[in-house]
Amino acid sequence: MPGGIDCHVHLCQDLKTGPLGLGGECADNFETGSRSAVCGGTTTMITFATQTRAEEDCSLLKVVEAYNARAEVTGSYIDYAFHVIIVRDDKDVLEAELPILVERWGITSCKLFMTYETMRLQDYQLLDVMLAALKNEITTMIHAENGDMIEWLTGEFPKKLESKAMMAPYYHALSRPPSVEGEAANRAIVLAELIENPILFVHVGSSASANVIRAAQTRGLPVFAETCPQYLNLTWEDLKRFHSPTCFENSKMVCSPPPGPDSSDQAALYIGLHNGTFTIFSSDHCPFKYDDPHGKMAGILEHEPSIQGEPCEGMTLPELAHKKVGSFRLIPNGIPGVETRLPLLFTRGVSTGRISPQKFVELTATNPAKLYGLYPRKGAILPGSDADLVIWHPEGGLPPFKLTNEHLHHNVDYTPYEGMEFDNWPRYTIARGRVVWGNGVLLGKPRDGQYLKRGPSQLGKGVAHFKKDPRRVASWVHEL
Ligand code: DUC
Ligand code: ZN
Ligand code: ZN
Repeated sequence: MPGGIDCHVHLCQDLKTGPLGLGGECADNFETGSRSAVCGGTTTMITFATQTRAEEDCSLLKVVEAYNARAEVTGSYIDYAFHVIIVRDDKDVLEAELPILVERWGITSCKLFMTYETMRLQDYQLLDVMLAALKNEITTMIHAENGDMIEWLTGEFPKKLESKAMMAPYYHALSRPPSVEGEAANRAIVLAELIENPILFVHVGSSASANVIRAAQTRGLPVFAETCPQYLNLTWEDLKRFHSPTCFENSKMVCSPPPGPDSSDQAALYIGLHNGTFTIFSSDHCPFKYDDPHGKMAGILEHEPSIQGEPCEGMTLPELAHKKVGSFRLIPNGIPGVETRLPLLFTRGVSTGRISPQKFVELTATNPAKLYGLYPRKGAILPGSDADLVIWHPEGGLPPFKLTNEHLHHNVDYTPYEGMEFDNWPRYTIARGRVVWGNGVLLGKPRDGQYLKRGPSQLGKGVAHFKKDPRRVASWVHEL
């Protein structure tokens, strides 16, 4: 198969605590993250250069330059490119810098948030940035969750989760029921349609969201979607697994949006993979260590009521985690998965017959390359393409085994998929013609990877007729 392309990976991302960030420290840098990727059959990744609301992050070009310097410190085992996360709508910056991002860096995609106080854009700001992106043929990626609903369900008054002391990790899911995602996805579609902007929903986790996306696609809109392994393999039950008022272990599963309540969402998402609702399948590898004050444990250590009260001095972090629930609000959001992405979908999707091998390639390599302007150099086995390949064991050639974190090559001290059974794993990963992973041995080097400048998306822009409906589309905006 063509080597995997994972277009949703967080590495060396400055997540900053406090008023400017999401909290937590990314456990993987370009070396460790790409090492993990290559051992799981991935040969290209796209990571995020992140603007913050700090004054020095006003310039997107400076954000990208600083981020690139982080990549160059270690180098990468595999080829890589950047998206940019935009958290403000400074008109002068958008106008002056987006064309340079495209021209100089080949960055042709940006991610926008509809939640998180420190990152979210209001509807009018989403429109501003989408329009600027559209003019520059930059694909808009949307994190669709209704931030107000989350805050309302979480906050103090009148008697929501926090004031009822429902703050253990499991309640993260209750603060984000699937309608939170469905509402935001619908709103983003309406906004994008207004100005005829193609959009891509990242990390879709619920049938509520998949359904509105499917309906928009059926109307001919250029709406694309991504789902991720956690939404096919975890549910609220996993967040409840160790649930007790004094257990923090479930923080290992905390990500946003959370996986669905039960396996019915998983079944709906598999149908979406099969019928084309989902264009791509990415990991959303967002690595935080568990036993680390800047990792998941920040959910306890930054929660003052947890570290006051009975004395905690002298306790190790794991001991603390057995005594305290912390607050889900302060748990860094995200889970690792760059190495397990392909083997999980192969084992649970291809081996079981839920999706065909052809669909697997489309979702994990060809469509990602086309969506993000890398095709046919990447995502294909063709004359002239880079010889990036992944070769699997023949059916039955690898005895089924239970995964443990020791199998993996990331810099994280756990995997959410601990104990799951796998019946295949990439036997060889070949990057630009060289075997870099073979029979369980890492053969590549951290500076093998090259930075990739990308072109505009090569996927369709939708059908023409919807443009003419003035009830939904303000075509005249483009004439101003
Ligand atoms: N969004 C992501 O894409 N990754 C982790 C956390 C988040 O909110
Ligand atoms: Zn997100
Ligand atoms: Zn992400």
